[in-house]
Amino acid sequence: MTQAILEDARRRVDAALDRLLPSPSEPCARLHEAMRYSALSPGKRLRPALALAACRAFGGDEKACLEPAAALEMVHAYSLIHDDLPAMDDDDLRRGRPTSHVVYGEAMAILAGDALHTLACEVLATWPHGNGQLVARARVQRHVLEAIGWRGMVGGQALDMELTGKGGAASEEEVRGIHLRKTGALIRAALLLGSEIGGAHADQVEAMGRFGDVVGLAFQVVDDVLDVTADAATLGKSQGKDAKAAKVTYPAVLGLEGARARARDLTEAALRELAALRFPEGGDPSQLEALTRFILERQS
Ligand code: GRG
Repeated sequence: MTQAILEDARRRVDAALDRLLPSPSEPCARLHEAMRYSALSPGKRLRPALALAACRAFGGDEKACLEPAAALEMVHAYSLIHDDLPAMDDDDLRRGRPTSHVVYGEAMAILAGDALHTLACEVLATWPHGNGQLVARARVQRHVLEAIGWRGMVGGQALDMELTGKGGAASEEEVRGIHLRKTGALIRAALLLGSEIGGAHADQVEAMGRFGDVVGLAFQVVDDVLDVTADAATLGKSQGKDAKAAKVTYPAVLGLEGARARARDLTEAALRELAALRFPEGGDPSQLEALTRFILERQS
């Protein structure tokens, strides 16, 4: 079931991305090519899938969610390009392909990331194409922008850099703080975005935020575990780098079995949050539940 949910989300979101991204036949072709190379490369599309599933859970119109969901994927693609740069993690493999700076050069990769970031903001500022959902637009912008700046993704990355080298000497609170911001915040924002567009009330959005925190954290704990246990061919990116750099990760702080147990506990906590949520009649939270289980069980 989950593969079908992800496949369906990928097909619809990729069609939206293809429409929204600049054409490689317009001037600045190489920039446009680099933006497309990363945004349309074969990733899981988990954030858009979560946004669409949240919208569906509240009985909303998933079509209205497609462009904002595509904007989330643009932000994600930008963060991966910048994360892979020589000045950051210095990686040459992503999604089974050479990274952006390997193909397009460092300067163009930086620009492609910047352009994806700003195009995402533009999409969120111009959607919906009419005055129907202006309040939802403002709320969605706030959720996403709060999640990707100093309070969220960029701040989490800075914290990660600051604590790199500390490895297992870090506390669980420190690793939790990094993960909630660096990775969890965008996943939480995807869920809030879908909920707002789906028509959730303020108390339901708040409850989805609690669910999002736990799911986002579970996602990154599993990511840390996979960096120890999986191989590069399965992951489509380099493996084992966290331990080499003495990064602050869950396996470093809790040990591999401790991290696996924490991922299971977080998934159960997320499923409890979901079960406690009151979805409207006509809403279908089954995809959210399936994606939550997938986050724990995924192999890449
Ligand atoms: C402004 C220089 C600058 C940086 C922006 C780079 C950055 C801030 C933040 C990094 C955040 C980051 C890359 C976190 C890693 C998140 C993560 C585990 C990504 C992998 O997500 P998946 O598994 O990937 O969903 P796919 O490829 O399936 O989409």
